[in-house]
Amino acid sequence: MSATAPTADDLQAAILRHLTFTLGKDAAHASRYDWRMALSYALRDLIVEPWFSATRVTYGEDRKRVYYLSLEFLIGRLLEDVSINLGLRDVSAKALAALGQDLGAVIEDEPDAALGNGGLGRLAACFMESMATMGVPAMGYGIRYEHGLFRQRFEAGQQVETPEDWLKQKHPWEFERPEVVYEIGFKGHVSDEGGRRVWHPSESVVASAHDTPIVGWQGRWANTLRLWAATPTTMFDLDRFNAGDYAAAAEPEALARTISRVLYPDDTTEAGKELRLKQEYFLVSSAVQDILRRYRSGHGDIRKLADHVAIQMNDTHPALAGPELIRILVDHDGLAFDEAARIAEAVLGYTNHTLLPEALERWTTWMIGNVLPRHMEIIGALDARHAAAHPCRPPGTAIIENDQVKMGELAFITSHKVNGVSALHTELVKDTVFADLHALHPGRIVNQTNGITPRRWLKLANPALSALVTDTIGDGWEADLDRLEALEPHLDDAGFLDAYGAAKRSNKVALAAWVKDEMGETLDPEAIFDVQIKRVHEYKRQLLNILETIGLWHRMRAAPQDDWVPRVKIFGGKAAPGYAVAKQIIRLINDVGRVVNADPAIKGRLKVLYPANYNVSMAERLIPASDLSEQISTAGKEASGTGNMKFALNGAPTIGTLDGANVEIRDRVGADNFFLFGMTAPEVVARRNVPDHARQAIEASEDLQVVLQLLAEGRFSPEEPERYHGLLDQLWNHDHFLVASDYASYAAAQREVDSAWRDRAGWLRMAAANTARVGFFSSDRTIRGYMKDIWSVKAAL
Ligand code: 26Q
Repeated sequence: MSATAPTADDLQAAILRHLTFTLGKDAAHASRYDWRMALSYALRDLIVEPWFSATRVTYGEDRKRVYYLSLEFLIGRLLEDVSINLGLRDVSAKALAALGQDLGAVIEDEPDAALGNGGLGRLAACFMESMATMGVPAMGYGIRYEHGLFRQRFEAGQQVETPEDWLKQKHPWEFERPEVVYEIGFKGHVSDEGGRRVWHPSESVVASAHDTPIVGWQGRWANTLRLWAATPTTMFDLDRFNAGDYAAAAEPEALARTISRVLYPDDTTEAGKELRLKQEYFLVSSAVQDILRRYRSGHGDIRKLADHVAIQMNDTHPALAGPELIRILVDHDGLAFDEAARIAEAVLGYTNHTLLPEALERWTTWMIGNVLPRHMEIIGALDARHAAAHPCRPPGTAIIENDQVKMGELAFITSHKVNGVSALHTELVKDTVFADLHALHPGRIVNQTNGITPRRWLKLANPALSALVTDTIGDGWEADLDRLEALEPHLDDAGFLDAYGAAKRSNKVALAAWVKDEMGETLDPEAIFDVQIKRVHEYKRQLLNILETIGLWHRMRAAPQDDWVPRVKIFGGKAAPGYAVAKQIIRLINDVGRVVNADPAIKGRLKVLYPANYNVSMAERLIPASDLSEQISTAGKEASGTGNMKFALNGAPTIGTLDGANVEIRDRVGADNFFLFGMTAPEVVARRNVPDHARQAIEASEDLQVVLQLLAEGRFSPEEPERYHGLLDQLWNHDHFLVASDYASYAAAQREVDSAWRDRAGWLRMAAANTARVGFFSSDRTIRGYMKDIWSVKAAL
């Protein structure tokens, strides 16, 4: 990029050229959307050269490639990300300003690409950016959902979902590839032709490719995110059409279009749905066909596939990749089953993201047999092969059990490496879900602690802090985050801490202005901005946070003359549409906010806010303005967390349990710079065995009793006093996530936060120590781990 970097004049000319000739608009009549499109196309043009050259290098040097298969890529916006990675953010601002446009407003005009639910999808997006930054020859494969994750609104405090439609507008970053198409079959039957199995699908759709270049830091390399759209093989069933049955004649088209219509909103009540299985196979089959076509175009011997190809499965969602690869190698290439299985194993890796039993995918053998009859045979054969290799294997290690296909066991058995996403999680994977498979395959399970891209999560999201970091230690930290350690000597420098405080304050003032605009609430920038943003789940314990907030409010009211530390409690996150308890927790938070925010007795010293429709862009706004990061899951339940890393990097110390990557964050930032509370994972297991653990905990805490009493009285829902009786009953009698048992410890940690906050210099030092010590959590480091331990791939840069 450097030698040929365009000036603002060059970029301005390119913007006008696109406005005129790509969009057919006159500058005098161009809307913000038109300007955004024109700038996006102008920047996209600049990615093409590094993109082509990356492909040339990969082919020319015959490099091994990584294929990252994921049902989710939670990208967010691209315009600012691209402009920053190309080093053209300021140039873009200047060029637009000369055209009378404001870059900030144009950036905000872009809808988020919300093709994911949460952590797993965002991790895939961070990995794509890191692989491009490091020059790892890689391709991401996903589905081009017409509708991403639903939009969230609140009606009287309750979540209402509406469809998301990011593709209503043109997506300027993608290149449609109408020539890259594969047929994907479903259903039908399998025949035997002279010992060869032949699958005759009775339904089929066409997968067509849409490529988005993903450019890395400084524009030195770009990889492809290839998303597949489903289109019909035939527009009409001609026989039915000719017979006059026009509605039925359009069925093939209807089937095809539903497959890439909508992202499943991580909802266990939806599990087992045929359409979801079809989506999974649609992705896997198009990806595997594409990978094999590319391999065959340059290589003869399919037995050498693993020397050139690594396929990573993001959770079990693409776990049919093994059976699909084996099917093609056996049924089309004529390989022996055993050899095909060995090739698949050498190529595949599986990342586990959850231990929650309800989140482990299972399909009935009936459904797989119906939708994918040949794959069901192959899965049976894989299970038999594994049983033969391990004659004493415990029954739980089988892929098929009780007429169900366990996708975790399938992914494990078909992969050469299985990884967890934090040190604690990986140990729990070894000790719990896959304990027996781990015993049969020692060394297969490895850890790769998650990471986040510092380009988006510091450079882009927090320009104020980024500038201070660069002023203090120079540049280069963007691609080598360990360099943040050079901030260490400045932690005792009052001038540095003042500047650090000023950067944080400017972010808080900006957030307060946004909140005023969006929600009409006034925030005090001197207050602690205490933030919990993530999907709403019982195990993440937003309930614990709001109960403690109620307790604080009650004590403030009882002693309004006291010198309370002001707090702003911010929540953000969506509940799966069918998850009633999670929705009830959202409603409670909003009800509490309504009462607390209008209470004159506390003089504005406590606010509770829940901005609707939390997404990547909202995270970019909230995290840099946060003082306290809420990471309060029941220990043993959060596989890693990645939000926790973003907060620490941006100078918000954690209040948290010893769960997921919190453990490693605390190890690095130091126990003094982390507000620890709660039971450990083994203590959680033991506590569950105490029959009336919740009752005991409630009886031991007067504070908690008062809070529950306020809820029982309907203090936050006077129009319907019994609204939260169900939630209360659950807390007393079925407190699976141990909210009551951790309450006192959590409340005590919150009081420690208050006293730490009163020591302004001490707090700033703690915040800055968090920034200085979390370089480890760059996704560049995570990718290096995968390259070495799983993929055996080398970077080309
Ligand atoms: C499964 C079947 C049918 C429909 C949807 C799903 C589904 C979809 C998404 C199941 C799970 C997910 C998402 C899981 C997820 O985001 N897990 C998170 O992964 C992060 C990255 O590793 C971790 O940091 C988090 O701890 C983990 O919760």
